[in-house]
Amino acid sequence: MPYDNDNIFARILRGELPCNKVYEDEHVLAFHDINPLAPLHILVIPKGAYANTDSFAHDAPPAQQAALMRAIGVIAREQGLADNGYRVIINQGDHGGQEVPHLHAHILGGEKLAAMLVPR
Ligand code: DGP
Repeated sequence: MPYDNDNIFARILRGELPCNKVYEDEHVLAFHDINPLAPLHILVIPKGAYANTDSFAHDAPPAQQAALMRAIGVIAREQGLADNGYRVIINQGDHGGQEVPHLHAHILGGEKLAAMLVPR
């Protein structure tokens, strides 16, 4: 999938749209999801132009890949989620239910979450 420079998260990264920021470093920005599905619902995005996990995993420099994972752990501790636990979800493509075509990891927590998927 070619990267769409006008997707919502690209516009947030350029400062054209606001966000409720919780974390930022050289490689990563994180902010509250606009439609929270848990008491805490944070989106963690790379600053690079990667549409999804596929392009990020294959094309991003290792320092950027590591920074995304590291940021998830840092944010979870900062937000007080580490002790009781939380869930990290990345939706990829059509079957994964991805809506915004800029890679984003969801951090969900603040209460015991429902089962991830309905049993088949
Ligand atoms: P996904 O289905 O994995 O692509 O999740 C996209 C998420 O992005 C969804 O939970 C809602 C959130 N979202 C969409 N537009 C905005 C926005 O403009 N601001 C913020 N903070 N979140 C948004």
